[in-house]
Amino acid sequence: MFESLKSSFTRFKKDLKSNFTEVPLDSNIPPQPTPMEEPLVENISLTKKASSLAQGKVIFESKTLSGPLHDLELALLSSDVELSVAETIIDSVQQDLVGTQRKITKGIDVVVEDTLKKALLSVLDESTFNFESFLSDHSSPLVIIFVGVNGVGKTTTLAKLSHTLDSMGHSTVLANGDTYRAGANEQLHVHSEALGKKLITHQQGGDPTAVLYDAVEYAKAHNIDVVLCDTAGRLHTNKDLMSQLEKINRVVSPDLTIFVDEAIAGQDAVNRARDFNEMAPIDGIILTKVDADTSGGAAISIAHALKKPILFLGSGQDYSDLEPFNSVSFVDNLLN
Ligand SMILES: Nc1nc2c(ncn2[C@@H]2O[C@H](COP(=O)(O)OP(=O)(O)OP(=O)(O)O)[C@@H](O)[C@H]2O)c(=O)[nH]1
Ligand SMILES: [Mg+2]
Repeated sequence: MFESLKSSFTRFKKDLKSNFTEVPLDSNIPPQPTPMEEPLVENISLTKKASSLAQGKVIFESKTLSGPLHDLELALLSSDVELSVAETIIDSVQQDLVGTQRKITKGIDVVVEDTLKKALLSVLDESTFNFESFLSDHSSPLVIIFVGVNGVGKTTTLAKLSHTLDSMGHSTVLANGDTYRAGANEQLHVHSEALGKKLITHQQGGDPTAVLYDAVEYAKAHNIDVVLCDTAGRLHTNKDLMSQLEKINRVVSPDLTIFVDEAIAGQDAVNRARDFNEMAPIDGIILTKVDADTSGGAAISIAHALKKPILFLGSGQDYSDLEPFNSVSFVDNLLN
């Protein structure tokens, strides 16, 4: 998973390591007093460098870092990380490393890894979401709407979330707001049967807002915890369908609007999310199909671009293939 990003970071760590010689702490070059965090010095003298190395420290110089940083930026861009996000990561790494002296107790690669971790977490900082506490903070029924372009996995993800909520002890009702596509009722019917959940549907061609409204009324009458509302896939450029989404949002007032897209969509996913967000403000993101060969750029970029958390990753076709997104373990996985 996310091999392209992983290899970018591994290459950067190797590049930096090959530029520095680690000297053991007991080297006999006499140490000179130097502060731990020194401001940027472009032309650091050899004596100072040697002395720092003798103390088990290293000074990262801007000219030594510029090549590897440039390569890292290109690698991030080719892994579909959005330009502004790639620049934020590079700036953060540069500020953290250049011109400062670092005590090398565990090796340069660990210092570099810590710096990368900090930079990545700073762009993923929106991605902390606790579903359980969100549920307990909201009164029942909680209304969740799934939106996104065609075929990205909205319906499958809705069914997976019903399964997840079931295992957390929360009841759900499914609602098919996709009155547009022939076969949509049937598809959700198969899921509702398999999951043992009530499904609210209307005729194809009907008003999706009316279906979702009925589902919320059903949940209220039957003490159901969560209403999971599907919507038709729509191109973010289709004005009519996008304004239908605005109406759904206005009438149903969802507690959580989830934008679903494929992790493999990369940069496109970020652009589409922005357009959807204008019509129906997005509260969270689910990226699907991470089991396919995906570069991982969308996962890095989308939360930062929208300032909204990634809630889950869809990782297969089974109901259990929905993984809560955790930015720390996501970054650890990328760097190790
Ligand atoms: N490999 C993989 N396939 C997935 C995943 N999520 C969904 N799919 C598949 O993607 C295809 C489309 O899924 P749907 O759930 O119908 O997508 P949708 O967004 O509801 O599609 P429309 O309603 O037509 O817009 C199906 O074949 C799913 O089985 C995933 O995480 N991994
Ligand atoms: Mg669907």
